[in-house]
Parts: sequence; C-alpha cells; structure tokens
Amino acid sequence: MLKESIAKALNQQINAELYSAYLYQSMAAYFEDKSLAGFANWMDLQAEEEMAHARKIYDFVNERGGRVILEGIEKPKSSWESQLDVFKESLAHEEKITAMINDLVSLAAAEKDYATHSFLQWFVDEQVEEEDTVGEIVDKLELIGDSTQGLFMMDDKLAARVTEP
Ligand code: OFO
Repeated sequence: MLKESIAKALNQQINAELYSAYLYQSMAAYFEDKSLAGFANWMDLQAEEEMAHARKIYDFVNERGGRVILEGIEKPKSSWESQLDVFKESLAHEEKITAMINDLVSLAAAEKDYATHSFLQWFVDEQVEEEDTVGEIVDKLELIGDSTQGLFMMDDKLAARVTEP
C-alpha cells in the first residue's frame, strides 16, 4: 500500500508528464504551422513518449494499491520566437522535470518506500537521455543560426525519428 505522501507526489508527477505531452503537442502544432514537418514529427513523438511516462506512473500507483486522481492540465504556450527558442524551452522544461524526479527519489528514500525508489530509477535514467537529446538539438540549432540550408537539413534529420530519440 502506498503512503499518502508518496501517492500525492506520484499523482503530481502524472500531471507533470501529461502537461509535458500537452506542451510538446503545442510545439508540434507550432512547427506544423511553419511547414516544418520534420520538427513537428519529432515533437509529435515526444508528446507520445510523455503520455507513456504518465501511463507508467499511473499503472504503478494502481499496482501499489494507490488512488490515481487526475487534476486539470495547465494551458501550454502556443507561440515561440524561433525553432531554437522552442528547443531551449524544451530543455528548460526537462531540467524542471528532472528536479521533480530527484525530489520524488528523495521522498521515497525518506519514507523508506524502496519499491517506489526502485521504480523511479527508470525515470532518473530517462531524464539523462532526455536532457542529452534536447541539449544536442539546441547546440545544432545554435550552429545553424540563420542558414536556410541548415534548417532544411535539420528538418530532414528530425523527420527520421521513429520512436525513441
Ligand atoms: Fe517525461 O520526460 Fe520529458 O518531461
């Protein structure tokens, strides 16, 4: 049985993952509007991945006899200055999510909930990957600068993403 404090924190994380999905879907829509199909594809898949993260926690809470309570999801932003601006915001967002996961790990340890602590290790590893992938795209976009050719090459590269980054 999950302790109330852990169930509450996991429910907050479900909400954060669903918000991540919503934010990335909004970023995908922004790219669609700019006819950057590759960028939109990348963000579509990112949104799907966030839904899977939410589901993973949802299933874990149920498996441990906790109660999932879904809260409202905040309205995401819908416009940005540039492609770079979008990915910089995505990186800042992932850093925030990493901090939330770290807080959850600390809470699980403090509550001596070792099953939750073990479950969360997958998310710790996932966040390393997320920050690395998004950080790499930010670096590339900074190198590309105003080059239209570079932008199209990047769009082609992001179009090739099928599932995992
Ligand atoms: Fe769920 O990793 Fe991004 O937010």
